[in-house]
Amino acid sequence: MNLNEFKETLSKLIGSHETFILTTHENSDGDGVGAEYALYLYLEMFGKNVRMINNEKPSSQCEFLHIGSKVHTSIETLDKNAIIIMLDFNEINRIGKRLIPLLTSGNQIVRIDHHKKPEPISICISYIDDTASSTCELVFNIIEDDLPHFPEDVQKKIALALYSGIIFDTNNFANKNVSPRTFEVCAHLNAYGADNHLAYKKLFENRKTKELQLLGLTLSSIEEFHNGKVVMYSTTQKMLQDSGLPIEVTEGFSKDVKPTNGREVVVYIREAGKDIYRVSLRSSYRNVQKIAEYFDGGGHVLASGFRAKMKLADLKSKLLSLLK
Ligand SMILES: [Mn+2]
Repeated sequence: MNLNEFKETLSKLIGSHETFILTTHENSDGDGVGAEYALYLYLEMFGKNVRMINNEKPSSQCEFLHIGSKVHTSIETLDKNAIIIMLDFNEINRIGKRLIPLLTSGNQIVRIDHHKKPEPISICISYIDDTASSTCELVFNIIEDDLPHFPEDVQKKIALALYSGIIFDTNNFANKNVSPRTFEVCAHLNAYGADNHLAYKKLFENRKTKELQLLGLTLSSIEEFHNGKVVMYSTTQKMLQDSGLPIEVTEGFSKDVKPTNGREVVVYIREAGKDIYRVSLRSSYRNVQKIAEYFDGGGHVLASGFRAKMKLADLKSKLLSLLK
């Protein structure tokens, strides 16, 4: 659906329905959570009954948006007339196992996303633009015309949420997914009061000393393969236990080694439990999405991830043969 058709359909749904449930992918990130909170505030302005339900509470990185207490982590009751809005993901499984019934219950689904290859979903209207920097940029397109009519404090909260999501997904405007429209949207958000410095500090400069120590241990594990074209590094359960930190703090560690200076593919492996690994793949030009898909994961062409339940040695050797 194009933007205008989508806006028209959404506004009809808002006119005819009272309850809206917002959700994003598991291991929610700044973009998913920012988009969720902006739409939450938007729908509240229409007097709607709105709930956010995610697989888990937002990470500590997003604490500055003050939405932790508003995010539920279980479905409880599901009104069959509730509209379910899925943000920043395009396939049902990505919501996390426990919450799948939310998307298969027969309720009307609304999908807003910027990832490639959307899964066909029944009873679903979609606004998908894989050229957009982020889901937050798309949410701004949807609500842009209404925003001037909202009270200033609401404008400001929405602006900060959307701006945060955009800088999260663009790595503060450094990624290739930035377009003139991204800057245009951010100019508006800044004018609405989004504090760019605050959002940057909270999202990118928020590490505690213990986290830096864990990062140091993680980085010291870097190994080179295939003549240095592939590098791998990992955070083990032992490192986590010694640091006393939860695995969530390592969420951003995959961005600390860049695919540059001859490194074609960067593989970051996190040990989540016995023989259970979360793997993040990044490249500057090779299609790592294909490799993630081989392990039933997904993401973007140049940045993807998957989970694997196998011995670490087997995981590494499979990856290295796929990355030949
Ligand atoms: Mn996103």
